[in-house]
Amino acid sequence: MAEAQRTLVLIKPDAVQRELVGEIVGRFERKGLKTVGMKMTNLDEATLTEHYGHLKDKPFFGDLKKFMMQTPVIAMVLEGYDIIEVVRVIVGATNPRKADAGTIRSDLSMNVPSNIIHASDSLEASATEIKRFFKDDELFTYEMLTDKFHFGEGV
Ligand code: DAT
Ligand code: MG
Repeated sequence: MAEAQRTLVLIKPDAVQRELVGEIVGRFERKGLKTVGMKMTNLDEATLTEHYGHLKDKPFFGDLKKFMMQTPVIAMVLEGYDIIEVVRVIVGATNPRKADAGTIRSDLSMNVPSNIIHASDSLEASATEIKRFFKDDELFTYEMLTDKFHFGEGV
């Protein structure tokens, strides 16, 4: 059977301001993803420069960092099988106007950078990103009654 894996999600300032946090967390809960870390935190410029390092040469880099510092964000670590792919599918494409209907970005947003949510794009990135935003004692391993549904035998 596959090993459960973890991914890092950030609920961005536009979602916090638009009071969409519950809607987003609810979608992950209903899917059957286990929350193993969750907190509200202010992001600083150094953290964002690192986090969005792959975009440092883009003209929108400065505005992206400012946007991410407008309000606190909600940082989450989610656990499940094929977690990177599952969460990226639920989140949808970067441009919300091109994202598949039913995804968080398509259903709830219309623009970048205010596309509601960040999710790690690979297991390698998730390992780095989880460490970036969470200390070891802020992450939890626990059993839920629903584990038999979400982590049972099967594909
Ligand atoms: P994703 O968030 O889907 O992983 P990414 O890593 O390429 O996408 O970019 C990170 C964020 O940067 C993205 O969620 C929104 C912002 N962004 C991307 N392209 C942009 C653009 N052309 N103009 C403004 N912001 C952009
Ligand atoms: Mg990305």
